[in-house]
Amino acid sequence: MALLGNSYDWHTLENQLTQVHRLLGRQAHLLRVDMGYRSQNCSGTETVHGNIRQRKLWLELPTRAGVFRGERIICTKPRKNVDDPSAAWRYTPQHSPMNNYRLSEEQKTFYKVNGYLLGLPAIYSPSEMALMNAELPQLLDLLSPGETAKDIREWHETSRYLYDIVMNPKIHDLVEGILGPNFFIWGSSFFVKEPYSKSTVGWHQDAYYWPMTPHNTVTVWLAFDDVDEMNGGMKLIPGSQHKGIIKHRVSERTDSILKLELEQGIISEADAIQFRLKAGEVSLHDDRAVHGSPANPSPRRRAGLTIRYSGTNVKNDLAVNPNFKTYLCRGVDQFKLNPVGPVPSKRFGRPNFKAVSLEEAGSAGAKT
Ligand SMILES: O=C(O)CCC(=O)C(=O)O
Repeated sequence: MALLGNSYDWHTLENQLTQVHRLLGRQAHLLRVDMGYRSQNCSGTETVHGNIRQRKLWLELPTRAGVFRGERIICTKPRKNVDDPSAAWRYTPQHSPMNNYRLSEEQKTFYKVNGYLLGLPAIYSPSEMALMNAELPQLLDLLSPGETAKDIREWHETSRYLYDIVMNPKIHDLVEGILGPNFFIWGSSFFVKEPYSKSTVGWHQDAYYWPMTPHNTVTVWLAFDDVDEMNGGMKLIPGSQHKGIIKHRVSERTDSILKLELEQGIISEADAIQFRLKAGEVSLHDDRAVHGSPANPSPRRRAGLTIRYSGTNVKNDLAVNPNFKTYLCRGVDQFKLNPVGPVPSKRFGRPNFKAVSLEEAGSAGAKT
């Protein structure tokens, strides 16, 4: 018998099960489905935190190795039960080049040196992105008069539509390559520039805004549209994450989506790298890397969802951002420094708190 997998995402497990059946055929037989565990240590496999439900699928596997989702798997017993003949076998993915969401050593080194990563495999296919874009208006419909897509902050806490994105295991594989085995997601927000929008994003470092220590956060920028230099795609200064936290001032550009930016002349725009992504692709960037984006003079929309992941050693200052909630993505939260958020049940919903505008409430504060 083998434990097929642990996930906070029921659909992922169902999908895995289907694929194991397909690949191992009649050898694999569904034995048991357990659902709804709360805060308990299940068979020594994984600890569940807060009220996040752990789902487990058990399979009878006469073979102890196989391949699914392009990944070689083997089944082993938990170490402490190794001599117990009745102990469950545990499903373990074996990292191989076939799983292209795991970062290579070269990619990890590139990120450390440059503070960003591009050229990653698409997370969503064009047809999946088309479906997501078709549903997006149902989220936008929840905005109140006077609000814009920028006000959709942390709605993954109340919208399954967004929660499923931020909990996508492909994205987690990428992030694990940067943050290591233990990390949570705490933030998501849209950056949308409609066709011919004059909106810009001034040069800034995310870490300047966020009341969080230490600086151990990765942003995943998921493109909802094809994004490039023609429609206001993001630019980043490679290596700028090594320069420490630079003082920001209130933006002089009235059309900047963010209120704070670096003073003119601190960075040379000529050093910037242009990000280009197809819809469904992602980029990664360090919370100290200097980045920004120009207006969108094109007839094409430029929409992206930023998703913020932090190592479990990161603590948010609740006095500055009292709404901060975490969702463990991988591993264990051995530090327990932050509140845990509830899993949303509705497909679309908005939080009943007014999200703190972190660019104004950042630990360094707005200085002119
Ligand atoms: O979407 C953009 O142009 C900027 C995004 C950004 O500033 C961020 O990810 O922090």
